[in-house]
Amino acid sequence: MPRKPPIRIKSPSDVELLRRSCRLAAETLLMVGDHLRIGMTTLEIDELVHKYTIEHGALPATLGYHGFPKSVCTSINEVVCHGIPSRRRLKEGDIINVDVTCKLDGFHGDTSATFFVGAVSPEARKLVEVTRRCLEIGIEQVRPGGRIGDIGHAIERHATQAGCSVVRDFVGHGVGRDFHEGPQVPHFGDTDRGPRMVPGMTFTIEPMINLGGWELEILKDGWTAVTIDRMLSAQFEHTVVVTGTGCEVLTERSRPLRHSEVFD
Ligand code: EYL
Ligand code: CO
Repeated sequence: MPRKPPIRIKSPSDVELLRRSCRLAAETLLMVGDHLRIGMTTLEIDELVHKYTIEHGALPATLGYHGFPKSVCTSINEVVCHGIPSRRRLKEGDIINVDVTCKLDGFHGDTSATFFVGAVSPEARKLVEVTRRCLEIGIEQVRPGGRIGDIGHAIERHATQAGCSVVRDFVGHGVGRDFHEGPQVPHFGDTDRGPRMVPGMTFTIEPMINLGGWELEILKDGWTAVTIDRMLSAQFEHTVVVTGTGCEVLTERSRPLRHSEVFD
């Protein structure tokens, strides 16, 4: 990916296509929540996502992206992001982020959530709640005339106040016909920095928040990012469009996510 990919402002008809793709990504995540079980493998999650995406006329955007081998990212506990689905089984107390990106009629939709596998520790629950709130607070900063830096500044303040740290090596990104467009959206940093938000700008906000330090390493598989201190990491992601008055969350869900937004 180029260091500064172009920012492409979307027309109303582009936004309508993005809306459809993002709605499918959101529905895919709801479907994953409905099927999550103690003892299932992350490969089974991959198969569910792959099948659902294809059945709805779309393609999983991660499959083959820079050589990524699977149709979804599944990141358990200390895995920050880009976990590769495998024969590993979910066990009670795990937290798992499932990151869905689909491509429908030429446009991408990108969303993720962290799920609870059965009952989790109080620390895990706190981290997930802080991370969910970080995404909400980031979305609250999106308005025409604001700056991209306002988003990360607000997220970092909330995470830090809660005693958590913000991952610096991965950022949100523009979304459209390309999986990754401009602007880059850091989840930390100074307010009043970065590009000015204008109506029709579309991008993800996807804070990765850690219970320990922010430093990562990449495992020898070349993909899996883990915390250096092996403490827990969580993430939530939405794709948004800047509107005339604020923003529209294109990947908003039609109901709560099972095993994440309702504790059962
Ligand atoms: C592929 C590319 C290194 C994804 C996202 C899969 C993984 C490791 C290079 C962003 C960037 C998903 O879903 C994403 N953001 O929300 N790369 C991604 N890969 C990959
Ligand atoms: Co994503």
